[in-house]
Amino acid sequence: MTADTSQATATAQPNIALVKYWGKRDATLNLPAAGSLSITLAGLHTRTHVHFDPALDADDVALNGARDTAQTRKVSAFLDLFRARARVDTRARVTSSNDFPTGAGLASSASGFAALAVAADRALRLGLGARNLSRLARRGSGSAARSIFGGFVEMSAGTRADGEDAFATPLLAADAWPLTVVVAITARGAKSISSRAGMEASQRASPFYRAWLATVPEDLASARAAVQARDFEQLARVSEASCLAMHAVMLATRPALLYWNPATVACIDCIRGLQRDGIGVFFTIDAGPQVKAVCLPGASSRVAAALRGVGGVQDLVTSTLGAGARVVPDTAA
Ligand code: 2P0
Repeated sequence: MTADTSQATATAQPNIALVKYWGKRDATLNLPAAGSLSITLAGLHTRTHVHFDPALDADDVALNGARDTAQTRKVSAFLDLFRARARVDTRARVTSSNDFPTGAGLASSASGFAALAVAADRALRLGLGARNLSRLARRGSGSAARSIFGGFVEMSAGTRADGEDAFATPLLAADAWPLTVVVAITARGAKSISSRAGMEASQRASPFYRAWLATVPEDLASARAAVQARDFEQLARVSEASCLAMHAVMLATRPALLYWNPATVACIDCIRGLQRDGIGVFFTIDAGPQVKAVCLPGASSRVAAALRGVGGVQDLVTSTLGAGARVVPDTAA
């Protein structure tokens, strides 16, 4: 291995869960307590360059141009998983940037760790393959396991203590059912409670947590069948139910986790109105105040126009479904 060649650039996109992940069965290996099902977006990107450089004494990590001790520690621990597989101790320079707001409920950790896994694998010439990269991306962030793949993706919780059966698999390609997502941005800036801290709190102190877990297998089966049959009505029903059940768990947590603001509720109301008018759209909301409207092909311009008129909506981001994490030429970094 030489310093000149031990580098690579990768790009990955965030994903949005339709059947939600909220809670872990093992915090050390970051194993989810239940499976989840997601769609990978096309229009929002993380781009990550990794250079394993023998001249470095420590990892140097710049995320969106800023260096942060806690983030560097997390990225270093993640890169250690790759260094162990490559049997090297070389430190790395990591530069990563998002073309969308970080930490605002748009799953920047998902695309971030998926891109980092793919770049580290290529830089160290490990050739691990997508399933192994999904397992490894999971160690950085549970949702990152899903961004390794494009289109419709299912994450398995697995049952093994070593987590080898906890990885994502692709269900359906992006172009096989070209849905569009309109994200209504209702607040800027990072959320006050991270997903990780929030799910830990819910697991410890929400009386609804066990009931929530019991809903997931049936919701997953229903969503998987809906995707396979391209049944939008069924996917809408199960996705909204899974989202609201997760938020019920959050709200029942003591002290309560309330990620919504008034504009979040106004967007739900707007989407319900569109549904009454026969428009193919449903909502989902993650651990933040943004509302993601999932639209049938052809419905997104009407949905965007309606959401733009909702008080408190600051911006809209529209995206089709996209590909999984992949290596891109270094020169474009
Ligand atoms: C999801 N979320 O399924 C759910 C819905 C947020 C709400 O996955 O602790 O950042 O790093 O595994 O992946 C966000 O959680 O959590 C998330 P960790 P992650 O998309």
